[in-house]
Amino acid sequence: MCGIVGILGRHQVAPILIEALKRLEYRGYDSAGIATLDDGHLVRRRSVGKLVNLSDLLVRDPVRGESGIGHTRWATHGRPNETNAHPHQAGSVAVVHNGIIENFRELRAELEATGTGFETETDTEIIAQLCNRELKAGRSPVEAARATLARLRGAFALCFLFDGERDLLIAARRGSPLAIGYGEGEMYVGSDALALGPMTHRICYLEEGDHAILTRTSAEIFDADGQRVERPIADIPQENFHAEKGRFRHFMAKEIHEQPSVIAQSLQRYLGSDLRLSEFEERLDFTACERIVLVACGTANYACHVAKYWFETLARMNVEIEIASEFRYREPPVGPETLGIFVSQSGETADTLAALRYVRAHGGRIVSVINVETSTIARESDVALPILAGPEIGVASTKAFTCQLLVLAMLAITAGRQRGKLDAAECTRLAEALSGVPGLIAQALALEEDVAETAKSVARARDVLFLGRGPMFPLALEGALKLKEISYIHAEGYASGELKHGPIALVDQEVPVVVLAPYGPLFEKSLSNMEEVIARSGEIVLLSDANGLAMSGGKAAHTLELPSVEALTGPIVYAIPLQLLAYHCAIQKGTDVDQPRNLAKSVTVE
Ligand code: HGA
Repeated sequence: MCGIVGILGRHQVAPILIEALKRLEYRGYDSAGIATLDDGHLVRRRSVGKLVNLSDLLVRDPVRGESGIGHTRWATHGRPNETNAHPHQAGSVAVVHNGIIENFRELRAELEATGTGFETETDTEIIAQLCNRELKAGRSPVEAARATLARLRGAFALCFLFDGERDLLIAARRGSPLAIGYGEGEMYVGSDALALGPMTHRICYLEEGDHAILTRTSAEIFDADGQRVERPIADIPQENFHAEKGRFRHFMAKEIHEQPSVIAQSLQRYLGSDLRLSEFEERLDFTACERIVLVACGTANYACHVAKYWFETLARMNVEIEIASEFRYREPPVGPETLGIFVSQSGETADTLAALRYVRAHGGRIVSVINVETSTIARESDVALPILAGPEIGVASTKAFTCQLLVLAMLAITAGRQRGKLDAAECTRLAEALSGVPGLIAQALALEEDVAETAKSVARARDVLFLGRGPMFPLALEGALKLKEISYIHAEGYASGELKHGPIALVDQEVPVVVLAPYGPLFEKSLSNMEEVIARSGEIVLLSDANGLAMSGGKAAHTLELPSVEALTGPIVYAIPLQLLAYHCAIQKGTDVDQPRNLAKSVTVE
């Protein structure tokens, strides 16, 4: 959340800052702004709303300069208006910030007591004001920035630009990610490598507590103790930078349709031609743990709910699922017998990272399932398993969810094998089932026209219920979340059997009920729940296979026929029509699919 960028360049920097911010806009779009050194002097342009408003402003009111900083905001403190937009400036320093300064109230009171006036409602302004006070006291920019950093509590990534200092940027990281990019006689700072992709592939990540003093030709990095350190510079592969919509109207549509290929890519990496999961077997040991704790937020948390079914049935293991923001403060008992599995698309989710550190501090082992291989969560894990989904730009997670499910399924199979609950033949059968998933997803994608038709009716509703049993219950939760996120229709997911314990009171002809019920041992029970809804005039949207639809007796108002699946593949395949349903409802309602209101991706704040 919040994207920051800094450039010490050799060309006019404003358009390059805007290009970089475009690639960071998924992190926030409440406002955007840049500051540059025009003839050596700080100038700012800021605009409320999306980045396009800032680009339009720059056409009307351009700025010059070859050094600059930029920001795209997801507001935490202070309304999304122009005054609160970053960069914040006080005297001869401007700053962009991702994160929260937790002690800003006390610092603000301290400065106000000595006559400093504040312009904004943000926590960020305190950074600029503190730094300016140090500059006015005669400290150099580097000394002033260091003295400022020493006063701040909370999680943040920062970039400072100083009036009159054409060859200096100072960047700092405590809690929020920050990358340094090395160019030819140019130097860059960005919230992620993606932002810097068009400028350079040579990237180094600041570690926790680091700050960096940058000129066009040098980057001096200091650790939390102020010691000069070297951080490795990696050459990030070209494909990690591709973030174009191609022939699609939205990133979300592109990412939904990419699923057969990214799942195939992940299978190719992890599943050998002998159908063995050798890399998992070598790097993991499920015999050494008594208990698994699966920790994540949002959609990734629902992937964990599905995985619980798999670990229980395939490996007969005790599994707890935790919402990271609760787990981190609950002080749950954790010890060396605990294996923590942390799932995060960005690998930077602040709550998940804090939960990981809690488990590490209490002696547990750490496995992470992440999309960004260079992320903090990946770096702080004993074993990091990339899901290989490629950049996910749409704020509503789609391909990362199914790729997380695939990796979690492979983990559950590995656990079953290592713990002697699955024999070799059964493992091969399950691996074969997984290798069929790209084809099954392609079949599910072929339903798009039918889903779009169904969406015309669902999009009229104010409330929608999603029901599922077994591993389809978490899918019901995910289907409801996806619909809420991008179409703003209120939706709830329930275990089908829970309907009669309360939510059925909501059912009438205005409330569509989406039932996820592949044919199987529990199908008849789902049919009964469906009848209960129909008896109360509810409109059923039934997602099932040919057998299930044949048995349903044509009672559903809308049906979507999916390929037949088993318990291991079902949740991955049924995710597709749910994503498409949310997408087409959003299209019907004309909402902003890729950048839904109030949301942003890569949740680096609490
Ligand atoms: N607290 C700052 C930055 C917000 C942020 O990092 N969001 O993810 C603000 O509200 O502007």
